[in-house]
Amino acid sequence: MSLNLALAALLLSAAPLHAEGLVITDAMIAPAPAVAPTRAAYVAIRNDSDAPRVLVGVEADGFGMAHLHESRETGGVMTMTPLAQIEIAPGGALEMEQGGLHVMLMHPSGPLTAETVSLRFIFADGEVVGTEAPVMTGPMMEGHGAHGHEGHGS
Ligand SMILES: [Cu+2]
Repeated sequence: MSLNLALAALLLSAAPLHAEGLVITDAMIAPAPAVAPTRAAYVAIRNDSDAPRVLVGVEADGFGMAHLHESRETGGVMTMTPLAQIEIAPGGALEMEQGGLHVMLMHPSGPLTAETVSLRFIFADGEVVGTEAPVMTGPMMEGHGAHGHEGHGS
């Protein structure tokens, strides 16, 4: 436990949770089996600065790849589109949600048994904002784990 805390402190000092004007809240990793090949992560990002901020990528500890995705339901079929970037207007917020914007975590290094996953959101100006997303347990929600994310390569 103390090792975990020391490690967490190290990670926090390396990746500020709070970059200028950008605030991350409501982070979570959706419930799924520990061995699931993909996981969906959700956060809200508020832009309290007076300039537009452009989110261009995500990294997650324990996963080889993370992409910004948008789910859409078309004629009863869920499809997902990768997004290269998302602009957050000054004073605006980006809210990820089930059935909409999410972070797709892929290529896990092993079964996910940790209680949190470190996420780092990368912005076009080089800024990186990190957060610890709790791994939720309980019944799986409709709309992400359930549809399996076929076609995400392996
Ligand atoms: Cu996805």
